[in-house]
Amino acid sequence: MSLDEVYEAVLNFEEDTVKDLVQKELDNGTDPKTILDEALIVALDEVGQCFSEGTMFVPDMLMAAETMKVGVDCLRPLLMKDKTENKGTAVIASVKGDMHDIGKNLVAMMLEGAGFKIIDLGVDVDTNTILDSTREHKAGFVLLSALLTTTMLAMKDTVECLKQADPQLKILVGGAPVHQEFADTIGADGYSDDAPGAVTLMRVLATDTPQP
Ligand code: B12
Repeated sequence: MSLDEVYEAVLNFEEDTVKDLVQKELDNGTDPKTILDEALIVALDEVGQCFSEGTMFVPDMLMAAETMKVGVDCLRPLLMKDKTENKGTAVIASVKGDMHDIGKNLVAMMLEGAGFKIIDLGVDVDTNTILDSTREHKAGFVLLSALLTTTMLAMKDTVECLKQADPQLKILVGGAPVHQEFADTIGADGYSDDAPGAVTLMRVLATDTPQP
């Protein structure tokens, strides 16, 4: 079955073949979201598991991530096809100290597809840069991603500082180690464990929040 082949291609860092395999799967009529969730994301989860067990190392995680990105690029136009009018502006970033960006990029991509204007500040972003960007772009929303238990502390500091500087800002948090209870504790306005959930939350918040 070719979903398995996509999965294996990520695990084996086959950047050159993953594109063709994803295309083959699309040609077979498989939903892009299924390819993302059931082949590309689960493969990275497996890589993370192997890293924990000591059978894969940082360069392996990096190569798998690069391979996954090639696969995601093939899906991008399809995942963004519903793009409509601007529903609000959001600044998105991986917090200070965190270099992981695949999940953040997926969230950004799906929100763009859902009609939000996204200002993506990238990885390892400090609070002042985020705050300056919200002011420059008159953004009503901030989305923060953290993949490390250590950088969850940076997330907490960032949320506190942003809320202090601008209590009107709506802040969403996410990333593998983040959970609802943590989001509530640090005063975030929302949490989701995946990109579609982020879109749902943003739609609700955008309805409740008058845009500047
Ligand atoms: C790929 C990878 C890397 C790549 C990242 C490449 C890149 N461009 O992103 C590289 C090699 C750089 C890397 C480095 C490191 N990594 Co790393 N990495 C991973 C790995 C395998 C996959 C992460 C990933 O992309 N997952 C797929 C995406 C789609 O999932 P996601 O990010 O969780 O995003 C989804 C949701 O969480 C949510 N979401 C994400 N962000 C947001 C934001 C908002 C607002 C919302 C609402 C939702 C949301 O939606 C997304 C889509 O569904 C994970 C293992 C894992 N299973 O998570 C380890 C992992 C995160 N890494 C880990 C570690 C330890 C490291 C290093 C410290 C290793 C080292 N010794 O150097 C460094 C740290 C670098 C740094 N300072 O950040 C650990 C973290 C342990 C911990 N609990 O802290 C993990 C869990 C591996 C493990 N099992 O031990 N890593």
